Amino acid sequence: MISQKMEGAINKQINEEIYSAYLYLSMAGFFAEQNLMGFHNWLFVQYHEELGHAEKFYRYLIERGGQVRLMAIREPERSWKSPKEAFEAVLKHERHITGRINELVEMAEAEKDRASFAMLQWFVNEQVEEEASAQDIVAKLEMVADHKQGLLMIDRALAERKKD
Ligand code: OFO
Repeated sequence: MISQKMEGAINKQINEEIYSAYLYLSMAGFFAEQNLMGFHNWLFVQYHEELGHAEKFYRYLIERGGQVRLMAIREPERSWKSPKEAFEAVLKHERHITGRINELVEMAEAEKDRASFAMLQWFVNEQVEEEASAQDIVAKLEMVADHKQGLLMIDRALAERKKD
């Protein structure tokens, strides 16, 4: 049986993951408005990934006999000054999520909750990837600066991303 403290923290993480999905869906809409459909595609795939993260925590909580308690999802931002600012926000958000995952790992260690510790390793690795891909897109956007041609090339590359 999972501890009440860990149960509460996982419920909070389910909320964080659904908020991540919501934020990226909002951002996908922002790019669609500008006809940058490659950026839209990348964020839409990411939105699904985040829902998958929420589901992973949800299923784990049930498996451990915990109680699922869903909380209100706050309203995400709707606009950003530029594609670069939007992806800087993605990177900032992913760093925040990494911090949350690390706190969960520390809690699992302190409670000697080996099952939660093992489950969280997947998220530790996933966050390395999540931060790296956001960082990569920010770096490319910095490279092209205000050149429309470069932006369209990135847009074409991001259109290739497929759902897992
Ligand atoms: Fe983006 O990794 Fe979950 O939140």
